[in-house]
Amino acid sequence: MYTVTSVHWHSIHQNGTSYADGTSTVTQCPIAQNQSYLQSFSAQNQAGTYWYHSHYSVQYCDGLRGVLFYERCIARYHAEATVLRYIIGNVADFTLINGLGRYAGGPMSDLAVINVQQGKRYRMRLVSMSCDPNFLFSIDGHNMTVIEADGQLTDPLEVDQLQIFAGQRYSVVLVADQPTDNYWIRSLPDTAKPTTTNLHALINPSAPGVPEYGAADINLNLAVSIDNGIFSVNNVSFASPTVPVLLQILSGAQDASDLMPNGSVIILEANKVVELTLSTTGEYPEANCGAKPLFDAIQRKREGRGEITGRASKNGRPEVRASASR
Ligand SMILES: [Cu+2]
Repeated sequence: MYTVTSVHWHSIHQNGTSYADGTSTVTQCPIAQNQSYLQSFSAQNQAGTYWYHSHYSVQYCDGLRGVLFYERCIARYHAEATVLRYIIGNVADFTLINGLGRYAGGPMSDLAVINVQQGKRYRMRLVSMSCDPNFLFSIDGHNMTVIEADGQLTDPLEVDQLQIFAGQRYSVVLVADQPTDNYWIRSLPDTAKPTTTNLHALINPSAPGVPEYGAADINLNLAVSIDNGIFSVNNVSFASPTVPVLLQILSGAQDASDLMPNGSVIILEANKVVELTLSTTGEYPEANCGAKPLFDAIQRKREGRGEITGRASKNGRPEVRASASR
């Protein structure tokens, strides 16, 4: 494992605490060996299921990752089941649930066992710490009711299986209403495209402006593509800045247009309603790992190609999540 590191708190807004975001090479330099770095922040207005992970190279795939959740008062279940913390994989020979799993031809090692009491409802927090594949999660003989997605409460949606991508989180309520028995919990590595869901935010984030396509003050199209493993937005490839952004500011960058690298910064006027249309040509979700804009999703189109439109919200309230599918 590398000896430098940084720790990113996935999906935490870090409003006013960018220095604590932990995105090495973007906001800060990685933390050198034998050095320390204090990340202090408050997760205001954020409750739900989150996770943290190394933000240096693929170090999180080597194990620097964990679960973080903030509780809010919600009484739709009787108890919290064991957190499904480690649903991981890489080339997807096998999957771990809570750190345990087996692979074909391997030893008959322990599997994760989650005990439930008949007649009770359990909230399960699913966190995909995958490095690459998505997972098809299901529990034999049981449906689940999704109540949270990526830290946002949702209208309850009953499903028999859900697809969870790298970095995504869901809370599901399981009702233990079947005859006493053993039931398989399955988390099958998968490379299938994302599919459209009927999941809706429970709380209206009340973003400003007219909730129609093309009616914002600023309308931006962001075409996301991947070529040889390098992601691009509007044909500008991602490149780490040679100096992290916060250091550029400390070094005298006065204006957003001064920030490097060129083409990676879109300058917006303050207090405007901004509409983003994301279109994809690949079979991947956009894992929005860094600074998190707040969105109202106003349109989502999924036949033939991916396209998502989001409306930026300025009020800091929870938002609809938008993960791309095609
Ligand atoms: Cu992340």
